[in-house]
Amino acid sequence: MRILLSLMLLVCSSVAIAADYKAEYRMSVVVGSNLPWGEGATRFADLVRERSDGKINIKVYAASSLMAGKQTNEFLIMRQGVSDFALASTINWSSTIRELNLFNLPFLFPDYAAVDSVTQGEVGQMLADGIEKKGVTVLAWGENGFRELTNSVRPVSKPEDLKGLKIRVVGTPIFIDIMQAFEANPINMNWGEAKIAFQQGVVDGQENPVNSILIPIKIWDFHKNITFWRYVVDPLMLSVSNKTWEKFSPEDQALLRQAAIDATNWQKDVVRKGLIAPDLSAHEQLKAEGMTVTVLTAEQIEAFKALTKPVYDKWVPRIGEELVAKARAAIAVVPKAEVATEAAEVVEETEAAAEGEAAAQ
Ligand code: X2X
Repeated sequence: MRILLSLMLLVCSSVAIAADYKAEYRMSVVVGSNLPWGEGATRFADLVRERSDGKINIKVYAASSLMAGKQTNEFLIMRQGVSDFALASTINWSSTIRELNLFNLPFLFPDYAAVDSVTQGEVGQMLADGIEKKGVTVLAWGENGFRELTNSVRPVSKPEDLKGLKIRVVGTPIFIDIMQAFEANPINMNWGEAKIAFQQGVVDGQENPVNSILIPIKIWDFHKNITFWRYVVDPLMLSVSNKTWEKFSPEDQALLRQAAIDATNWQKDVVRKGLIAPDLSAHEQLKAEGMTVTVLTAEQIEAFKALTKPVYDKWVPRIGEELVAKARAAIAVVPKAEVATEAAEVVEETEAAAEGEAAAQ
């Protein structure tokens, strides 16, 4: 009798848990599922399905389809429960969560080690705590990447080269301020319309990460010039709405967290490949596609950075002085191993070696 009773209790409690679970969860992604960013989301959904033996099913809605193309509304749809999960760019949420503009401060992050030091440390935790208070839990940090500049008009190595160029940016206010500081002509546009705009020459240029976006969309079909300047970085947040999160059992929460870490680690490796000296194969690929690749030296970056003082004056107080100071401290402790200048030197060396070889033949 006792055994029967405990059996019945067991059945009832698992039914109760199952009843709280959805047959299918939604996951939002701004870009297409064929891009490494979209693939990161699919990988997370697959890992969760496998590891939960099919109990937790997540369907990925790519290409901003849950917010009718308006990418800056993504945080809103998470809060409203339209989407349960997202692999979201800090840029797209930074108009709602102003602290995330930390990553949009021009030339603050010199290298990937600096990005990791911030996202994986106290600052990342502070940002996640702030987001949690607004209704969303960050499970792990992924990456879109450092955003590099491309255009169809001329190579850009100094601010005067960028002057007057029409540059497509995301509809997040700080990007207008940054491009205006460079005297470029920024134009807000959702990602969904951007490729057509490049094709039709509605804009002269844009800024996006190389492996995550530019290579998959074959940017060389529209723009022949790329400037590596690492002017802002775009981490991704694998996140879940608090309302959905609270309904999972502690075991499933642990499973979801681990799957988020595994999927974003994979995704970060993919988007960083060939962009860190001495492996600059991504640069080589762009050259092979006929692009003029300009890698800014530290001095050239200084010339751009000097112009962004008004951006810092306006945005640091909005982001929070303390948060920015903590981020600066986390960046300062990182050994300067792979700064853009080093990349520039390696490219120059490779070119010199190639020229030497060609001359010898
Ligand atoms: O719109 C962009 O440029 C993109 C795809 O990188 C973001 O969603 C931030």
